[in-house]
Amino acid sequence: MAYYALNTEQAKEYARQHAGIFHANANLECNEIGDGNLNLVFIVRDTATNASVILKQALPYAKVVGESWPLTLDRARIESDALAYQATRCPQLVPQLIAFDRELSLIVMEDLSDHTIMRKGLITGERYPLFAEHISTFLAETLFFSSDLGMDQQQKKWKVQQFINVELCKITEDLIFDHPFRDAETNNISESLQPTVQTLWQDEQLLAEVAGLRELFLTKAEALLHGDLHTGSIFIRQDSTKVIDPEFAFYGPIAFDIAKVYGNLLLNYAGQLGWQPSAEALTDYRAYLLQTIREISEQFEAKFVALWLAHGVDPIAKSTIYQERYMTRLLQQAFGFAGCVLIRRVVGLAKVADIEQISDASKRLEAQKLALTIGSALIKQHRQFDNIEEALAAVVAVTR
Ligand code: SR1
Ligand code: MG
Repeated sequence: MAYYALNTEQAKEYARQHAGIFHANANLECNEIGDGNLNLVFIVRDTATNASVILKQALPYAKVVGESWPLTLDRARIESDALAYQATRCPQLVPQLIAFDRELSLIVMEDLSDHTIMRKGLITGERYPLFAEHISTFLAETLFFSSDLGMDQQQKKWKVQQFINVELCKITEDLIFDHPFRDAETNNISESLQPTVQTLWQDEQLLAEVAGLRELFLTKAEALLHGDLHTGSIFIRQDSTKVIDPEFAFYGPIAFDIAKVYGNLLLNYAGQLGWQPSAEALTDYRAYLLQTIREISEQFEAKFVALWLAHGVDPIAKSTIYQERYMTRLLQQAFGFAGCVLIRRVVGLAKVADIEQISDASKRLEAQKLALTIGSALIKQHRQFDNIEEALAAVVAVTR
């Protein structure tokens, strides 16, 4: 069957037949709710029982740009396979996968409308006391058990093959590790930010560090990553966290997933000067964001090492000295990658609402500059950080 994009009527009928929760005569309503960059997303609801599901369909191009940017439909298969893997490790932290239709590149999954997209919650100043505990579990479980430390090392090589994701990795290689660091066509830089960005592009030390981080991303098939773990890929409530959208999943460097979480909390940290009502409230909320990063780092390390000690498959890797070096390396790489994430969201094609939706132009500019300053400091200093306090101190040191 030829590929076709569903409309709301077709999505409704598809859900009636395949979701397994609707009566044949149910009165269903359907809306397209996708606000992401790439896909169609429908919510289908039974108006009598309120039962609902999500249908997510990959388009053969990137929705954010249009048909001029073709994109593989295989990303829907990768997303479905990644969701299935994540559910084996931490089912409470991902949406339930109901069905996958390869012909339509369509995933049917649990509706999480009783949660909020975390980016939106952070912008309005919400706090999530269980987030660090939940996300550190997600990271430790999914990364450890897909790595050479936690699974059969020959099977792992087949998994690397299963998750080859050439086109979506290329998006990351371009939009995070290349274009923001030179005068590329895809960049989107406001006039007033041009001089600051020009300075970044001439910073040889910065560019050398970015080249090293890019090399890691290109070459280090360490574990099965989510691949795009920003705060728009997280549905949240006070008592629940759900990680969605693993279509960028591939075997890459463990620190990259951790970095996307840190980088997006730090983008919010920069953007809060446009959202908080007073200097005191700003200081307080920023302290909360840094404390969240601290807790994620500490809890991730404790959980990952505990899994390693209990389930490690490689006797030679059980050396305590090696484990300490390994965890320090992850911390350093996570903050280096996080610096690239900060810069890409200010200079590059895809922005974040935390900064872009600040209505006061001078505050927006200030937030953009702060994100660039923090990003640059983290990239240049990351290989010197020995612990989380040194990394957080580097952020505070450049915060005005
Ligand atoms: C064209 S896609 C732009 C960005 O959206 C996704 O969430 C990824 O972060 C990607 O880089
Ligand atoms: Mg996404």
